[in-house]
Amino acid sequence: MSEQRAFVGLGSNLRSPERQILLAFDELARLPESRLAGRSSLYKTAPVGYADQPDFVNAVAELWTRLSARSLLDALLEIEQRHGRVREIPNGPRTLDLDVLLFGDHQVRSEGLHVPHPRAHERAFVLHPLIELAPDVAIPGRGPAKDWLAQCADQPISRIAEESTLRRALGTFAETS
Ligand code: PH2
Ligand code: MG
Ligand code: MG
Repeated sequence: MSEQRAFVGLGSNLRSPERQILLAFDELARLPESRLAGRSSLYKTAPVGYADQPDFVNAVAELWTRLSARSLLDALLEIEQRHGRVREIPNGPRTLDLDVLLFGDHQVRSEGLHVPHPRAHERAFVLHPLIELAPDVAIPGRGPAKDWLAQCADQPISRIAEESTLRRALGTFAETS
């Protein structure tokens, strides 16, 4: 498989969400046949979809990978499992959610794997960190990610801090890979 630029969405709203996200970045940095090229700031976001749950912490990671989209998804599901992910309410609270947002310019529709993520373009918690990392990125089939920002201007989101600043505050130091 040729190397692809993939973006992974990270989300958590249970059990120290900031820590879950920082640890997940480290786990992404250890994925086989992959290089973690960027980590967005962490963002505090209001829940979208199912409202009766705590605010989320969201972020996006940029990966360059030789894994297939399916192998990448499988690896992400394994990381979610290690974080004790339990699937109860759809769109409900979770310790860690990792989604393949973009996989190069590929469009994939297969069992359990829809890329680009079908709702990426309408979610502030995806678009803001994604555009922070890749201001000119396009969502295949939708056009520039930037062009979708205005449509989710009503979704509350605030930047918590840069990943490195938070690590110092929480004492969760980046592992060298
Ligand atoms: N994830 C969902 C549903 N709603 N809301 C926010 N703010 N952040 C999320 O990551 C999120 C959500 C389903 O994956
Ligand atoms: Mg999700
Ligand atoms: Mg998911």
